[in-house]
Amino acid sequence: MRGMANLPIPTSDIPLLPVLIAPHARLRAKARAVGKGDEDAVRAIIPRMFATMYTAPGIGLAAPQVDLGLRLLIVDLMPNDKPAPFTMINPEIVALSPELATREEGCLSLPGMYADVTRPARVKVRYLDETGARKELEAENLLSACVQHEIDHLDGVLFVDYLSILKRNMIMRKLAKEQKLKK
Ligand code: GNR
Ligand code: NI
Repeated sequence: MRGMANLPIPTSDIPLLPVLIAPHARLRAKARAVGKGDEDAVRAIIPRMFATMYTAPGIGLAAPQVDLGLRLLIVDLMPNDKPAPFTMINPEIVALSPELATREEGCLSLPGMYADVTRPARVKVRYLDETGARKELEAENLLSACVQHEIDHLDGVLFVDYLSILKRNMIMRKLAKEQKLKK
């Protein structure tokens, strides 16, 4: 929501980005690594991605969802309503736990759709932060699911890909029908 307290940025001054809704072909494309020539584009889009995510509201957003095919994602779980923003550039999963965990996921690109998704319980990720510094994050619980969900977006993978074909088709058909009604 706009005007929400305790946000790290003033979302009302920043133009929001339209979020691609499934089924959209560009949500299925593999994003390319952020490189030397991308610095200006990345610097410009990060505050807009945060404003879009906080306004939605959501706890994560990947660049392909705002139609930018770069390996860039943001996350903020706002634990205790306090901002805890992460920007991850060229994230790489370096370890996944053998233990699995199941939780309900949603996605800003699949509005109104929720399903239980099973993934590795813990993840270790290497990435560059917004200043270009090398970072490593070990996550569990919701942060782990969220980071895995966002990295999936960089590879054109959506949470429905982990469901039975029946459930996936049900959700994707519903979304296709809603998109048709909107046009
Ligand atoms: O807002 C979101 N909630 C969420 C809940 C469980 C697991 C992952 C997520 S990410 C999602 C926002 C989104 O679509 N990010 O790509
Ligand atoms: Ni998503």
